[in-house]
Amino acid sequence: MNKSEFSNHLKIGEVKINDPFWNKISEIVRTSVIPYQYLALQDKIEGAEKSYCIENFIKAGKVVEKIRQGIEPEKYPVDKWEYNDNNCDKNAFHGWVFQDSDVYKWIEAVGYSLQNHPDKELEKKADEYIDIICNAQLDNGYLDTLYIINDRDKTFTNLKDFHELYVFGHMVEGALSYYKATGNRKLLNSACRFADLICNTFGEDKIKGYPGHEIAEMALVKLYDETGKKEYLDTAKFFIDERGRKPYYYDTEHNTKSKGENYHYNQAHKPPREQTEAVGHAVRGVYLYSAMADIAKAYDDDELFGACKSIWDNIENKKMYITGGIGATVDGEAFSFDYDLPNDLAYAETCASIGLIFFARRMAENEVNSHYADVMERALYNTVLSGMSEDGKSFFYVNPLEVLPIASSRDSRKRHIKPVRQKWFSCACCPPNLARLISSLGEYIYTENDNTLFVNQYVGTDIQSDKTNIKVTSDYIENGKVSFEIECKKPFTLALRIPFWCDEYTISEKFENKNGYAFIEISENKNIDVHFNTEVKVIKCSNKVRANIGKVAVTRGPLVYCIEEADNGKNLQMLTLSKTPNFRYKDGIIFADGYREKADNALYSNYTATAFEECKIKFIPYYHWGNRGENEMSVYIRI
Ligand code: FUB
Ligand code: ZN
Repeated sequence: MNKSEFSNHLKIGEVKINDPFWNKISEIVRTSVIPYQYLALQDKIEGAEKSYCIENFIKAGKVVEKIRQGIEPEKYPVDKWEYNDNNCDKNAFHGWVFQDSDVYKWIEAVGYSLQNHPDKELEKKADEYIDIICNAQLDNGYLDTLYIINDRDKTFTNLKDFHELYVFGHMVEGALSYYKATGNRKLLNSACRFADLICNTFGEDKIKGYPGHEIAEMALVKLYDETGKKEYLDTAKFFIDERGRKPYYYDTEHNTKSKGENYHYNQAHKPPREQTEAVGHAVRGVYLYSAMADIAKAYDDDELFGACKSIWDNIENKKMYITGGIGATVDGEAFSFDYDLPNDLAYAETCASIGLIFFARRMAENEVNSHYADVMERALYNTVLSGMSEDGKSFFYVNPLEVLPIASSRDSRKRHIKPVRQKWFSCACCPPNLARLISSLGEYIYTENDNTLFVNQYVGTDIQSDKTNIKVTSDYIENGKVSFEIECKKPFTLALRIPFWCDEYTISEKFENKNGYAFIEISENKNIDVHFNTEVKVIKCSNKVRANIGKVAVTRGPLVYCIEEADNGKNLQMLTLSKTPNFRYKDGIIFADGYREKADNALYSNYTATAFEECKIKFIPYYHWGNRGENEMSVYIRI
């Protein structure tokens, strides 16, 4: 690998967002999602599924107290993924095995938000949660409320299914974000104590296990970046190198039941550096691939980066929806086989697209290639944004490309497809993940190396680096226009990504095109204007994707559009887009000419040319769908 290509992302403190599109969304996250989730974590949202998250930490705190007083606490079974009043004692742990992670993600989002908007009240609330969390930590540094409440003797005995290392990873990420925002080290100190325990427990000559749900790897790299403690980086690398080695560690810890299981689900079927295809549980996958890219960069490891590139290529070109959704099948919330991208059965979990964005940024930090930021953009503006309602009070976990409400209620194969966003989920991984990504958007916009500042996303920002201060004014979504007011501190190269969807663009300066970026030499203060043509486009999908034969999608700029029953009536499958659709665009909406097929009442009849009547078809951005009650929706339309 050519080290000179390595770059780092600019951090939140260096990037202040001021953008007409994103200001609105991040304000919703700050003023609605974060306060809403604060209450959800304590089960104070009426009509929402219970979280039990804070309740578990309080219970665990009491257990720790008893242990300190020499009293032997109760034990309860650790034998399932979800614990509730119907299947366990009321004093036992409740919720999913990874319930603790919800509060850590919330704290992470709060930390990012506080970096942009100091807020003493919010800080006080987070501090209260942090006190409750830290009270629940065992004296040896261990902190996972499932095992603390239910059985202290069983810790680290089921890495494959249970989530101690996952919960740990989220704890670290939350602690780092909060520390950077407030300077308060309390949670970070606890996270380091847990990290030290993990480094002392796993490794050569220690337990040769690795996470069943990846994220600890990524988190340990971040913790190393902050603390400089090499053990953290080495343990992250150990987890990657040990994964998938034979004999499988998971077989040794699963002496009875699940020996020799299909470890593709956990990406543990073979060592990561030998993997070439994205398989298994999609969120697990992209979290692993992100860490592989981190380790490839940290150790300048060509072989590992080669594996990252093959997997990337497989996702981008064979396993990703046009919306940036990944993980097509509900069966294991997983990647399916190549080109299997059904619209009405899609899983496309919000968290999976968030993880894809993590992977994309890390790839962009290893190699200059605009595809990484292109995919990031696709996932961000479509699947990720669709994960949240306009008011920030309800969420999608699954992001289908076609919805028929009756099918969701009557067809059990489609039970995962919700026609409207839910207030909360018992398995609430997605909403807080969304909050932390949107609050940290500043970290996904720019990367830089010694000479070059790469503009990966076109978001209005004020940035400050050692090379330059730049004011970026963006009207990217509405008009494709972006302007840069550059104060040059020392000569550097500005690299502007040419978006994948754009065939025509103008840049008011001389540039050289390479790897999907326009490189511009900057040696003095100057203003640059860029215009990307955002004309409406009709996009076809490979005919290897069976679901989309004879159909097209409509896009404008980075936004994928869809049709909804609220605008176009029932039976969206009877609509056809004209070959000359005469697109009209106004205020985010696209109108087009098309046809509506007359309904056939006979189930079977002799073939005759289908009767159509002309009609206008209205398209709205995909991320907006489902905000007007239950209704049909489709991204693809016949042509
Ligand atoms: O297992 C933890 C999280 O819950 C996963 O990342 C999500 O897919 C959901 O299953
Ligand atoms: Zn999720």
